[in-house]
Amino acid sequence: MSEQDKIKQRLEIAHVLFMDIVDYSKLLTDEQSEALHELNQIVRNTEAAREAETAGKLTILPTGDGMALVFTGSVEEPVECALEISHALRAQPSLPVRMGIHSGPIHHVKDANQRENIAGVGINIAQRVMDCGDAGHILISKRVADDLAQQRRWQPYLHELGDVEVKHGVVVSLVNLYAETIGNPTPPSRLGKERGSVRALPKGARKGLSPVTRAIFIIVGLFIALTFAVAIVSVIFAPAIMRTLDKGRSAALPQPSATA
Ligand SMILES: Nc1nc2c(ncn2[C@@H]2O[C@H](COP(=O)(O)OP(=O)(O)OP(=O)(O)O)[C@@H](O)[C@H]2O)c(=O)[nH]1
Ligand SMILES: [Mg+2]
Repeated sequence: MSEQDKIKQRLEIAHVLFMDIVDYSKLLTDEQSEALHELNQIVRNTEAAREAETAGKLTILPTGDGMALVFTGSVEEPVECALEISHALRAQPSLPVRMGIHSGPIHHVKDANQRENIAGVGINIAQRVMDCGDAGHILISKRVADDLAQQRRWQPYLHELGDVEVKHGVVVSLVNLYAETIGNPTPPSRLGKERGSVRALPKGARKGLSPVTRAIFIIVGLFIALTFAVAIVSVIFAPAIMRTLDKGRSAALPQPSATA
């Protein structure tokens, strides 16, 4: 493997905006072409995509009826891009699109045509996050939300949805990104009921107990078990102990004289 290839194999963190046209396969063939063309135009016209592309920090991967935008600059870039797209889509109600954002490791691979492509957990999870949404949703992973929350500007946009089990039992923590005229404030329909490979988890179900809580439970459990053991031993052996004590006590007492 050449030095160049080794460098390409190194994991890097990317910020991925995944998007998909809702019910695309229900459209007629010419409608499908129009919808894809419109979406491409909207994406290409966003300032966030244009700036990142000019800086060489954006790779666009086509995914049939959508695309993955892989940003290698700031985590805010895919979010700003999603806001611009959401804003533009308001004028296009006939083009329903769901979006998902996640930051994670990616690596460079060659696709089936031996062209440069990108793969990795960063892309997989962004796709799973997106897949939980309906038309208009901009869902983001908790990891991205935590980073955004460091900036006061983003805080009003972030609305936690909780943990969701997606494909292969993977659990993702979702946050719905919306504001008055951006995104979709309605909770995603896939979260309310078990549908397909998406399952909402009750709060706290995933994380279980913290190590400290677990240690406290173990100590309290041992204490209760010890108290029970002492109580049981006392009940069983108390008569025998009392008899032994009585015998010892009477042996120690002075014996009454025969003449008294
Ligand atoms: N070329 C190509 N086509 C894809 C890819 N992924 C999906 N498709 C095609 O895109 C079409 C739409 O797929 P989906 O998004 O799963 O289906 P949909 O009808 O839009 O339904 P929802 O998105 O679930 O609302 C299907 O006909 C797929 O065959 C891809 O990576 N490349
Ligand atoms: Mg689709």
